[in-house]
Amino acid sequence: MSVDPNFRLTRLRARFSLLDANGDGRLRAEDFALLAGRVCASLGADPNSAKALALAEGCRAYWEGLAAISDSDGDGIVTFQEYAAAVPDSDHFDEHGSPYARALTALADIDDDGQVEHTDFVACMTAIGFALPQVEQLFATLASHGGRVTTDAWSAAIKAYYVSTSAHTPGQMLASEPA
Ligand SMILES: [Ca+2]
Ligand SMILES: [Ca+2]
Repeated sequence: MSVDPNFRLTRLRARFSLLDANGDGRLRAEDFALLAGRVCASLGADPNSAKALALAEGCRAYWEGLAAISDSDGDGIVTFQEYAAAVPDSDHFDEHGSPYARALTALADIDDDGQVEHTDFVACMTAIGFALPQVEQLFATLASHGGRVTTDAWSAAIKAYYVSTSAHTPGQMLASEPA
């Protein structure tokens, strides 16, 4: 299925601005450290706990994987033009992004039962920069009977958000408006 080029560009801009945690219009290592710190703070997690350190490491690895394919002039900065020219695909996300997604959902799974409570899901996703209506909509879509979301379902939605070009996956629900 072909994708409308304008739709694709809008999606890429939304993703890019979400990753640009300090909002200066460029992606750098510090944006990903900032992201990890914000998520940690939103959940009241100890930044020196094993889960918080795993998230910091996951964010760093995600940035390095992204920079490896996108930073074409090698200056340690990924501009929107560089990002849009080399968008990570599914295999790339599995290798470089899945540690980030797994660490993020594990941190939000406070009691380690594989399920995330509504409060923690919302705190984490709004800390990343997603708008509350989209976060609530995604939670409702992913939630199981007990009113909680499994870390597996959430990880899959995170991947879908960053790699899919379809408008019809739960992860893509987050991209219905620019961040
Ligand atoms: Ca930035
Ligand atoms: Ca660059």
